[in-house]
Amino acid sequence: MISLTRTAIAIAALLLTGCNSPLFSRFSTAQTPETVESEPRWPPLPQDPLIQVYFNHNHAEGADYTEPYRGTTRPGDDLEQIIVDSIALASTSIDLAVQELRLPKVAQALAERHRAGLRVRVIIENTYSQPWSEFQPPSDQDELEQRESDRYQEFLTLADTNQDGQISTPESNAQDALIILRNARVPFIDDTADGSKGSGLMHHKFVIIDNQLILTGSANLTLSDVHGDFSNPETRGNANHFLKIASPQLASLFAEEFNRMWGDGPGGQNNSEFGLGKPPRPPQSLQLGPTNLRVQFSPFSPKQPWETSPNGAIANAIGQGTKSVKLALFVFSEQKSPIASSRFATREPKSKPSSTPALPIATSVKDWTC
Ligand SMILES: [Ca+2]
Ligand SMILES: [Ca+2]
Repeated sequence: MISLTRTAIAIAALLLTGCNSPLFSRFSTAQTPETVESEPRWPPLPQDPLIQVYFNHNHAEGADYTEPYRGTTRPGDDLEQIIVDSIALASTSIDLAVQELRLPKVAQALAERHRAGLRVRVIIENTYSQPWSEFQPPSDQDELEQRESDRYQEFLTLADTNQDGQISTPESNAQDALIILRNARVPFIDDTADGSKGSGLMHHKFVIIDNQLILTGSANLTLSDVHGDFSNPETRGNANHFLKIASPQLASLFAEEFNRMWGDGPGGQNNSEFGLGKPPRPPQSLQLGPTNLRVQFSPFSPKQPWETSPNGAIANAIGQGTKSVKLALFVFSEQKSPIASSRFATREPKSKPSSTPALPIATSVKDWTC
């Protein structure tokens, strides 16, 4: 969890002009052609030199790209290409921790850098650590299994490039992300590496490049989270974002979390830490230009004081808002937050007269338009 101490929405507001950071100049992303869609467009917000934000549903003018798999040109930032470009420019190391990795181009970029001699390490959640090519659709499916079967059918539609109803070895080698990593012998673990059956909590989505650059956000590295369903050309994927932050100091904090999970990786020692097996990690602050960042990683044991948890830190940041708070969430179930308990909506800012109206609050998921 990353929160700015001003307000959560300050992340979007702090996007300033240009990519003039020496770090970012190494990781710049090519932009894309005209759109075929006709929704209203608006001028893009300027980007911050050190903290850049991208939305796959970005409707700003000029934010268009042509999807690599379906060939559709659509509004949005190409989150996959942004990650691929950053990986391709790495010169020493890449650490990737993500719940699910199914995007072939990301896997190919990791494989290429590993073959070039860089240190590449990958952590995935155990539920998603099996290559689709080895997936066996169960005969008696419950609802969850049906969903997985539907996703498997998506993979078949993508990977069966000669449309003969079979996934050949060359097709698997080209389109199955985890097979691509395996073929390249990229070091890889999942959250059973701690000797457990898996935490079910390895929900990270971050990449550390050269211990200098962090890519992190809400998207799993799947077609449906980044581009849209392969078999349904009208879809544009779940609304997601990714941040690209140039900061060796921030990278060191993410590396500490990564190394805690990695242990000795696929080596013989049983020294990985996942889920509640991790010790309490308090939030840490760092200054990045004019922006104060606070970083904290979950999960967090319920035996610890809630106020010291990531959700407590978010609530604290919300409570410091003086003008407005805007939330764009997939789900909001934390009953202890100031908004959930309605305390924030009725609170008067301490420094304002008692006639000051309550802070405006937007919490509807439908408000999420990027
Ligand atoms: Ca085939
Ligand atoms: Ca190990």
